[in-house]
Formats: sequence, structure tokens, C-alpha cells
Amino acid sequence: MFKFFSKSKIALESSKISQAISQIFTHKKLDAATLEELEDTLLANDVGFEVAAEIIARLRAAHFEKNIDGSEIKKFLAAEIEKILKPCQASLNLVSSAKPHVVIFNGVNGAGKTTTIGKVASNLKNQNQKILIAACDTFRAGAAQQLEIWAKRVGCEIILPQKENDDPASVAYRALDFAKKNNFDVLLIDTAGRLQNKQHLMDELKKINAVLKKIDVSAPHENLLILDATTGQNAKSQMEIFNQIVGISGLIITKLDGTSKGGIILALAKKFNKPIYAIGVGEKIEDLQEFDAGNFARNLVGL
Ligand SMILES: Nc1nc2c(ncn2[C@@H]2O[C@H](COP(=O)(O)OP(=O)(O)OP(=O)(O)O)[C@@H](O)[C@H]2O)c(=O)[nH]1
Ligand SMILES: [Mg+2]
Repeated sequence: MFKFFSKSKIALESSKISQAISQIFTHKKLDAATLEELEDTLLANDVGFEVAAEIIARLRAAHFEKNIDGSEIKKFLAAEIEKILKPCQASLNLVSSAKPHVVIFNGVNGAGKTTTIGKVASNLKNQNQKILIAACDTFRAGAAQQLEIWAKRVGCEIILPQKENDDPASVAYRALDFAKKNNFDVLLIDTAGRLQNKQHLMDELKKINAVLKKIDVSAPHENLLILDATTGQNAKSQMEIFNQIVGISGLIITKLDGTSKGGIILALAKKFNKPIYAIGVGEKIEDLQEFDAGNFARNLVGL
């Protein structure tokens, strides 16, 4: 099992959602105009049309008294949001029979891939797993060094590029070969950030996947998409295209401690129904939590 140490540190600016909800329901009745205002608030917080409409419909169908107070509405909303998110709550099980368990971290520039690898590696190391990380971001100057610092901090081994602009797939190949021969439990592969609409860069991810299969047909065992929660609606296009290219097995959503509105998680859950394995709640090594739908829903509405 995968264990996380951080306590709840979600600091959603969506307290904006909760503030707005409080304001909406302090002085007003639950009439059509108020419901419309609530729908606008949900939309402004990245929840997306489908989910906003669904929540409003359920609220309408519940036939509350017109003068119900805000806290009752919040409880109802939290329960509805939890229902939407619950199917995506999942544990990342990296301690499996497949050895080494190979995990690729995909995502756009700055999403938090490298940092999340550090957090995950540290977590697994604490569970006495033998961890190898591969620096397959050979594109950005300094990327390998950044990962090397994490490897030192965690105390795990790393496979580095052999030359500047080395082929990422060849680094991945060497890493899996080394991991197999030296009996590693888990191989975590860092990749360069790339915009999902840059076809040649997306093809490079396919190549990494293909090369790993030459050594182990069951690899990679996870293709994770790391999503920055502050990117808003663009997250949907990232999910769609990365999924088409490599088949995303699950998500880790970062930066939920910052200015994120958080509502994007609802839109993603509804549209793609992929496991959400963890959330990033800060820059430090311990700032990773297992995703808990109920806890997240309560945070979102400010309970
Ligand atoms: N507040 C906060 N910052 C985060 C979190 N995760 C990552 N960061 C920060 O986001 C920035 C980018 O993180 P990286 O891990 O370098 O992102 P990356 O996806 O590897 O970036 P590229 O390799 O350039 O594509 C760094 O300053 C991290 O410290 C998080 O959960 N919360
Ligand atoms: Mg990186």
C-alpha cells in the first residue's frame, strides 16, 4: 500500500466557492434566481457546465424549504460532490508483483512531475522499497540535476542522460535494464514537460513506452498524468490528448494548496472517470496526500 504522511493542507481558493455559497444563502431564499447565482459560481470555479447543471438539478429536485439555511445547503452540496468524485478515489499501489513496477510521469511544463517523483520516491523509500528514478527529461537544461537533487534527498539511485539532448527513450531503456538486473522494486520515470498540441513531442512519449516494452511487455505499469490544478479548463484538453497518446492510467493533481479553484477536479471526474491517486499540497517532500473524495468535497464547499 501507498502511505502518505501529510495532514490535510488543501487551501483551496475555492473557499471562494464556499464564501460565495455563504453569501448566496445568507440573505436569500432558495428560489430560481438564487439557484442561477449558484450555478454561475460553480461555473466560475471550473466545475464545468455538465457538473454545474447536474448539481443544480439535484438541488432543485430535493425540494428544500425556500428559507433553508446556508449550512444545510453546504452539507447537501458536499454530499452531491462526493458522489461525483467517489468513483475516482483510488490508491496507487506500487508494491505489486510486477518487478520492477514501472511508472511514467507525464504532463505539461511545470505541472509538478519532478517534484511529485521526489515525493513518491521518498514515500516508497520509507516503505523499504528499492527505488530507481530515470531522468528522461533531456530537453530542459538543468532538469536532470533537479531530479538528482531529489534522488540525493530521498537516498535513491538515479539513471542520468549520457550526453546533452540524449534520447529520452534510450535513458528509459537503460534505466529499466539496470532496474531488472539489480532487482529494483519500482522505477519512476521523469519526462520533459510538453504541450499536448506539440505532436512530435507527444510522439516521443510513445517511443519511451515502446522501448520499455522491448524489455518487459507489461511495462509501463502506470502512465500517470500530473495536472496543475491552477490551469483550469485546459486540464481537460491535457487529459484528452495525453490519454490518446499513451493511455493515462491515473492522475495526480498538484498545487491544491495555492490559488487553485479546485472545481476542475469535478469536471475531470465526470468527463474521464480516471483514478485520482494523490494530490499535491505544497512544495515539500511530505506534501502529498491520498485523494479523499469526501474530504475534498467538504473543503470545496467550506465545511
Ligand atoms: N504549491 C505547490 N507547488 C508545487 C506543487 N508541486 C510542484 N510545485 C512547484 O511547481 C514548480 C514546478 O514543479 P516541477 O516539479 O519542476 O514541475 P515539472 O512538471 O517537473 O516541470 P518541467 O520539468 O519544467 O515540465 C516548482 O516550483 C515546484 O516546487 C504543489 O503541490 N504545490
Ligand atoms: Mg521536471
